[in-house]
Amino acid sequence: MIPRRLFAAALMLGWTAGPLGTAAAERRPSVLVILADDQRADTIGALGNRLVRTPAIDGLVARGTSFDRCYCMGSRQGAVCVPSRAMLLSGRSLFHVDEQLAGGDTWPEAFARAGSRTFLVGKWHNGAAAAARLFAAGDAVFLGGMSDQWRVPVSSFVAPGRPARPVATDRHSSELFGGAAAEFVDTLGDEPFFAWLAFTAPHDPRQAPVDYRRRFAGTEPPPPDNFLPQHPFDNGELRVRDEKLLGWPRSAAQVSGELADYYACIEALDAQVGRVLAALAAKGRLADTIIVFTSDHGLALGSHGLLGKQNLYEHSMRVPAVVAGPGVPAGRRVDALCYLFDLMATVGELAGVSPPAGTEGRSLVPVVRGDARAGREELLLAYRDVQRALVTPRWKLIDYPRLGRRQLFDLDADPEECRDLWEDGEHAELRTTMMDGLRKAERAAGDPLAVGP
Ligand SMILES: [Ca+2]
Repeated sequence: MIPRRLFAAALMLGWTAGPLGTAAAERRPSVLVILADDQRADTIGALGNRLVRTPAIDGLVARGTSFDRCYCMGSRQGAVCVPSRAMLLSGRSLFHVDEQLAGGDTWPEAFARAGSRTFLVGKWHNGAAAAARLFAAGDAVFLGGMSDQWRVPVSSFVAPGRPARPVATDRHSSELFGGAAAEFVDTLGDEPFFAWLAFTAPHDPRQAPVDYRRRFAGTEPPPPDNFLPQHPFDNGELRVRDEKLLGWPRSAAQVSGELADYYACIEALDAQVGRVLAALAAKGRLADTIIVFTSDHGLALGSHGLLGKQNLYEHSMRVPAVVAGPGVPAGRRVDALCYLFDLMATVGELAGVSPPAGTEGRSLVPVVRGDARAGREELLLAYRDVQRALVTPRWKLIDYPRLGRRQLFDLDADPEECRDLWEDGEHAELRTTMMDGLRKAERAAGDPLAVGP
């Protein structure tokens, strides 16, 4: 018999052994997807960032498996958020995804068919009609914008037959969405659920609650190691909205200020993650819930002289990707190559839910179970028709087809992508192999650049 207080503490820590674990094993695991907006992979304390404090996400890292090389596949438009979310929800790859999710099958619908109660709160960005369809069987849906984190233009609508609930609009978006998710958890009984919690942080405007921002006053983080005042050449998208947030050239002090705002937003978001996890623990549902923490893509924020996500460097395409819960080893980091949308195939398999029709996501359960070779052999990354990249475990080629310009990076030796080896005579054979691989990957993905519109 475990003393009551100790048992409660064990629940808070997510230990699943004991009476609850036995009961939980008989239920279909539930899923909570926590999606940050524009959060770089290198912004988690437990994964090596010493400047940002993320105790709640660190707890997930300790309880789960972290995918260190998980990438957004890219975008055919400046708003990378849009296709990234559509790929995640449908499991379809970039050149096959319907960005408005107007038709086709999706993960929330697959979970609903399997008997899970579904719930959505936060940033959507794929058309309100799709939200209503994907979560038709679910609970209240609150959609928030991001033009001002303190004045979230909440358009709340509710599945047919359910009463509308008023939503306050004077709270910070992260608090509003975290609170709504915690309220949803409070209504849970024993039923399996699929919950989608999508913050609009740390996307700009990077308006952190003042207490969080104050912590960085006078101790602004230094600019990243690959900081540059401006990008060394025109990458085909230097004047997009994200890049206009600062003038050119950017100073180290400007970037430090942006980073302080960004980290403060992440710390405030982390507090809301902790709030939702505490609500799950209080309900006794932490043990049977698979929790995913990730982001729709990364951000440049001073790296390579860029600010936005409209480029194919590691900082902009890699995402934090942590999966914790039943069936997932604790405290592991894996470097298998994977796409962000592979995470959904993974939690689907862990939860025993058949994937939606047409999914191209590859389950990473073999990786989770210890087969490090079970990731993808290579990844194709794309941005509009101006950038393409091929990523292998060691090498990365970025192609700027409009410019006839290419970059080659050795990610083992140079993870910050500071030393372009394209002109290096030693790598003639590798250049050919990588270019052939890129063209082949483009054709396989149905890229209009390779196969025509
Ligand atoms: Ca985003």
